[in-house]
Amino acid sequence: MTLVEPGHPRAKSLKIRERLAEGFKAGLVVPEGLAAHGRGEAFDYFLGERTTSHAREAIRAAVAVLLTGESPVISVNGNVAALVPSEVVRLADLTGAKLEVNIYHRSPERERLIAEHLRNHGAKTVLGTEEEYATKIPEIHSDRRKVDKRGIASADVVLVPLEDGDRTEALRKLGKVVIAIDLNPLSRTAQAANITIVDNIVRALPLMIEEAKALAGTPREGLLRIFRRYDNGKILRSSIELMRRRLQELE
Ligand code: PTJ
Repeated sequence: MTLVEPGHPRAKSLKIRERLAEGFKAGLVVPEGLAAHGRGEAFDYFLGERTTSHAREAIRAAVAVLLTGESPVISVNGNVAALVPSEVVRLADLTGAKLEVNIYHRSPERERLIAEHLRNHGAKTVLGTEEEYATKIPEIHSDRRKVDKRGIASADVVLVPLEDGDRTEALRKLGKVVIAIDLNPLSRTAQAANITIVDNIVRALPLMIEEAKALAGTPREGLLRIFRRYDNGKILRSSIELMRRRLQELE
């Protein structure tokens, strides 16, 4: 393994890549996950590799919704497991959300490895790996249609980090509130979600944990008010506008 020099100008970004590469070698991440990360990096560059005020607003609304959910679920794929395993476990603990492994490039072995990785990082229960609880959402046209009856199938709020495709639209049609974390504000998932956090997951998750602590004890009505006042269209437009402006400045 080549070690990233701490003084390297791109050290932070290279460290994140390293985590993903390790996840790939451990069998958590698929090769396509490396490509997906590269796309994310490009958008992060446009954003200035920092959490914007728009992302902070989305984070607050997302945590408020997770806290009001009766059966919230955090969906975990290979990239998420490799990049932020402790953080997803902590966020699930603080919000009462369940963790479910749900992957696009499906293999029972990788599902098992991801679940085990989450348990090694403190998760008590991880859904999505036991055949007896498996069911299908026919509206989803990929392997992601296989979900857990105790998890995504019966959830009212679902956090779907790092994915693109038809799942968000399908989950919304089923009446669920969907939260996305996606550096690409133009992706289908970003556009279809109720709340889109346009930020790198490695920055967003620690902030969500802080927000969950800050909002703990807030009356339900107060949390619902945060969600009602939130406007995802405005947040997406502002994120795109910010990228456009930065590109112009960089010219
Ligand atoms: O583990 P699996 O089989 O479920 O596969 C996971 C991937 C990521 C390969 C799968 O979900 C996929 O193909 O995703 P897409 O369609 O490439 O979409 C991933 C989205 O996440 C893209 O819009 C990227 O810009 C975005 N993204 C990538 N890395 C990050 C990110 N967003 C936030 N933080 C990141 N670190």
